[in-house]
Amino acid sequence: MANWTVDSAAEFLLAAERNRTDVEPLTDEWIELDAATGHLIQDALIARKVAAGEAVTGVKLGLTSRAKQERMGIDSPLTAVVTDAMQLPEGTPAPYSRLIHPRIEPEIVFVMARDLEGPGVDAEAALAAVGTVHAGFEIIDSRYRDFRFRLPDVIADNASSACFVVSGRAFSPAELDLAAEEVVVKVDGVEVDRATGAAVQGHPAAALALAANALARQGKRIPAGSLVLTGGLTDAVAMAPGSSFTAEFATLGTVEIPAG
Ligand code: 0L1
Ligand code: MG
Repeated sequence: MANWTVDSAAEFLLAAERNRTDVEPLTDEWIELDAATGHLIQDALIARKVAAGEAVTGVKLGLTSRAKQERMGIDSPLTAVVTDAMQLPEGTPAPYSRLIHPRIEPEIVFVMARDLEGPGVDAEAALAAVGTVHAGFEIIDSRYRDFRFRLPDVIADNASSACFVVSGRAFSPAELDLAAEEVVVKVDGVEVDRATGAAVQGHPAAALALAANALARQGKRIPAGSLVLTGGLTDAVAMAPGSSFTAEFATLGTVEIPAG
């Protein structure tokens, strides 16, 4: 498709998601596409979801793990949006019938007690605005074939968002050492990866601060009540129907996506 616009790119990515068809990256044709325009496409895509009845419930950080950043040749995460339609009730199998090539990653999730607005937010100020901390598991599903994309593409695609589960067990940030919080990822009961909270920017609160400051550059803030998915602690693990996936956090407890 020639002559891309923000709206045509948003429609293209939404159609790929709805029709469950993977597509080539926008930048294959739209070679001037930059990260700022990627965010405009992301905004247009989310506006369409909201117009269709979804409610924005928070933000996510993407590309937080070193493994992903090295693959992309970048050294900083990106921000994207989460909606109510993306949240799965605990104990729900992955909705494979509407996913292309899902992968799963464990995340520490914050629920904000207060608004957080950059610029100039540091990890301490960010953590002071957090109400509760939860174990989470995010299912990502790039609309791009074979997860092949450049940074502006993946920003436009809302950082490969698909769905996520958040544990109902809530912890106060004051009672946790989040940098040291360990998670073990298992597939069918067998460990495939492990990491600690330090894997996201050294501390999940530093990732939250980074998100607040990055969003400020777009004229946005993180409102009280928002969920914040602070980023994958390990590299993402490919999913397949018939397998169960667990993220066993040392303190925050276990979240599971049971076999479908
Ligand atoms: O949540 C994430 O880290 C996803 C970011 C987008 C890149 C990817 O699809 O791995
Ligand atoms: Mg993630």
